[in-house]
Amino acid sequence: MGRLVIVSNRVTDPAKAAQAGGAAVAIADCLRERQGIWFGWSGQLSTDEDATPAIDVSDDGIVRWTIPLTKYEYENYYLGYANSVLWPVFHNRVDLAQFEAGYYAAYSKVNQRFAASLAAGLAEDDVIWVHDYHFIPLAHELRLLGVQNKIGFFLHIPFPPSQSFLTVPEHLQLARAFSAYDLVGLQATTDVANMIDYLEHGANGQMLPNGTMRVEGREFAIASFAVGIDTNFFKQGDLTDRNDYGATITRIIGVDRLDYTKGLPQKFRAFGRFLQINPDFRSRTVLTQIATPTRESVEAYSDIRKELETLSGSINGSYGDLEWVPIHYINQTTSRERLISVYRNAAVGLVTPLRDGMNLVAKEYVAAQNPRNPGVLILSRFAGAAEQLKAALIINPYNIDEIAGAIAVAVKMGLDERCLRHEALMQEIESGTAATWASGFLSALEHADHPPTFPPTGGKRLISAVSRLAQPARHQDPNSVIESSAPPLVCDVAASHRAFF
Ligand code: GDG
Repeated sequence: MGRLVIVSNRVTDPAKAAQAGGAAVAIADCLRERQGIWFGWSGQLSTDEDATPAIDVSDDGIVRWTIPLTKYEYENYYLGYANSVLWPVFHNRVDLAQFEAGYYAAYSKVNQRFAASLAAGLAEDDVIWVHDYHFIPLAHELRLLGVQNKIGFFLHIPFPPSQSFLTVPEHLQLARAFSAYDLVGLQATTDVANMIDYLEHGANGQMLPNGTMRVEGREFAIASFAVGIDTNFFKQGDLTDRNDYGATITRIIGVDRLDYTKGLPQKFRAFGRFLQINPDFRSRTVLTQIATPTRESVEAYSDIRKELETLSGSINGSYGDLEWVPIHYINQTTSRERLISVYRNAAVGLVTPLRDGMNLVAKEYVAAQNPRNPGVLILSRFAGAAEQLKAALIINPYNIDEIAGAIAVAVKMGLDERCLRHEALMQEIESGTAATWASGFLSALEHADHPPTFPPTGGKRLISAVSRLAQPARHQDPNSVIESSAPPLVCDVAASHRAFF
């Protein structure tokens, strides 16, 4: 295998990857494991539209090729198409998508520019691994430039149900773009089912007998590869029992980017409900929520911030007293090392996304626990991690009473049950780490063998695909939050107990 070239929107100092989000954390973990090149945006803005890549080497020995964006590109490609169209739609929040004219053109142009810049530095046997929704068209652009290398794509966020994806005006261009890869990796089996459903019924795709998908005359593989964590990192350090905050306080921890997909208002409300119906836990239970600010210039993000400030103020005002503030709400980034003890000193990890590709925090919380006195993970069924972490208390984040009930079960859970659940969770987490995720994907990419048929055959098939849009989808996504005609999902904590034991 030649050099590994990883492409992602934001290339960062691996030590500061957390600020750029979970995808950067996973990539940095992967690049620490194997030598490679990291190509993408430097995080800087420049007026130079033709900047050549800057090359440097990080303290960990990772070679980085980075280029700046222009202000226009940042506003229309990054904040615009990537984060105000694709992010909300892929998370099933079509109501928040802003389908503005000009966003897609900027997105395409940045992909063309980055492809040209990357192609100039590639060797024949380099393997290219593109990450996330910012760069879906990158392989298509590289193919048009004659690049024949193996190119894989991994989507860190969920793939939505077909009905949601069809709302994107450019969905057919995106379908064609996916087909330019040799392998498309998704987080969970639900995402694979959603993508296949969409491609078959919304983009005239065909599932071939060998299990690959054909779209626009090009064949490619689709599979799920659940992202894992560097478990050894979170297991390190002092394992003494929770004593940081005094034995009298039971701490519940939440660590999330301040994002409307993370179910933060639901989490605050559920904690308030828990205090309301469990007065004996008042004065001795604290929810610590670390909510790292992100994409603050997108309106939906400033809205969620205001909502959380109001909610935490109201709950603290209603239940707090001179000695006790129930919600400890922090809008700052904490160091990765400090996070280990923050997780370890919390009796409950509360993870409530309304939709999430995987959710690394759930895995990090479990890995950081003292196995002799572990805390309890409460996890949304709509996080990709719920496919693996079945020994958590699985909740529906839309059901405030159910989360409040799970908190009550978690804070009262005996040592034997906590140890049993923790052991089962650790088995899952240790069998799928960041390293095994990367090697699993790269090995599948190496074996994906589909003859390149570029340049693509043209627009005819796109037009015939449009005529098929009225056909009903064959499969319904069981996790669909909108457009679902299925009866509401029933999930209660007692059922989760029964399922586990
Ligand atoms: C995307 C997908 C998928 C957060 N605050 C701090 C901090 N973090 C770190 C966490 C964790 C990462 O950021 C967040 O990862 P998540 O997976 O929870 O969420 P996203 O950022 O939305 O990530 C997600 C992921 O990509 C990977 O594929 O799981 O579904 O949305 O590692 O620890 N780290 C530090 N200080 C903080 O304040 N050091």
